[in-house]
Formats: sequence, structure tokens, C-alpha cells
Amino acid sequence: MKNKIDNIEVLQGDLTEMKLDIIVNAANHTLLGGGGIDGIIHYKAGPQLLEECKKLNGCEIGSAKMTDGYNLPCKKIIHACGPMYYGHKEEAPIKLKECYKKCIELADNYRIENNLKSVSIGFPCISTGIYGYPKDEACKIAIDTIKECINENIEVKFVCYGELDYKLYMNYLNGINKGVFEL
Ligand code: AR6
Repeated sequence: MKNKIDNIEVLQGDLTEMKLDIIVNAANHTLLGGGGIDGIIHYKAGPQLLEECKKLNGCEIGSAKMTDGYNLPCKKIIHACGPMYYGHKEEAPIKLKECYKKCIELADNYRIENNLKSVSIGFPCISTGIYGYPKDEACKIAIDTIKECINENIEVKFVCYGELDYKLYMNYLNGINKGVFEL
């Protein structure tokens, strides 16, 4: 099985340690920090990140906003506000898709504005932790959406924290459509 197909790669590890141009944060609509990866990103980036986030006036669900990376190894952070799953099941897939699309749009704009040949962007499995989105459904939306909107100048890394996520993403990238319970 390949862990990289075209410009999409699946990795296992800690996204906050990765030296990528951009990492994506699984944030909330306030953009003022929280638990999960959001908490780790704010802790490691340092207090200047919160100061910048305070000026952004929050973010709509299904959208995203960019800040500097401060003390993190990445250059920029895209704070994506994914949907909560429970109570919003009908609109959750649409919002999750919009989130991934917006991140690619922001990454590509960053590349163009800075005259870069290419840009690397790392994603966590947005909404699948505290926000309760079923992992396999979120995986399909994530990979399908990225395939739809990626271009040859963007390198996407899905950085899975846990082994289950890693297996799911690897399988789905390789065309094997298994659910969590079949792994
Ligand atoms: N590297 C890569 N992935 C990680 C890391 C890491 N260091 N740490 C956690 N994950 P979550 P959500 C994975 O809960 O579900 C916050 O309070 C984790 O295994 O961080 O979108 C926000 O402020 C999971 O697969 O985000 C919001 O209020 C994924 O990151 C809310 O949680 C997302 O889990 C957002 O919830």
C-alpha cells in the first residue's frame, strides 16, 4: 500500500511537531483556543497566537482563518472551524467539506501572494475528536474533498495521531473503502 498518491500523503505523528509551511488547527468558532489539538497548538505557539486570534472576530462553522505559526515549526496556521456532529447531523457533512475546501483556498492564496512554487499543508482529522464526527465518514469527506480541490502546487499531508486513523486514511487513499469496525 502506498502512503503517498499524487500530492496527497498520509502520515502518523504529531502535527504540531511537523515542519510544514502550514498546519491546520481543529478550532472552534471563537478561535480563542480550547482542548484537543487546539489546546496543544496554542500552548506550543505561545501567547502571541492568542493575541492575533483575538483580532479575527471568530470564524463561521465550515470556514477557516490564517495566522502566523509563532513558536511552532510551521510558518502559518489555518484555524478551521469544523462542525459538531451530534445535533447537526444533516448539515455536518456539508460544513466539514466546506472546511477542507476553505483551507486549500487559503493555502493556495498564501502560495500565490508569497510567490512560492509550492506549499505544504498538514491536516488533523477535523471534528473527529471532541466534536464527535464518526472517523470513517470524516475520512471519506476529507480525502474526497481534497482530491476535488487540490492542484499540483499544493502538497497535502493527513497527519493522523492514532493508529486507527492512520489505517483508515491509508486504506481510503488506496481505494479500500473499509469502515472503522472492519479494520
Ligand atoms: N497531531 C495530530 N492530530 C492530533 C493531535 C496532534 N498533536 N492531537 C489531537 N489530534 P480535536 P475536534 C487529533 O478534539 O474534534 C477543541 O476544544 C485527534 O486524534 O482536537 O475538531 C476546539 O477548541 C482527532 O483525530 O478537535 C473545539 O472546541 C483530531 O485531532 C473542539 O475541540 C481532532 O480532535 C474541536 O473538536
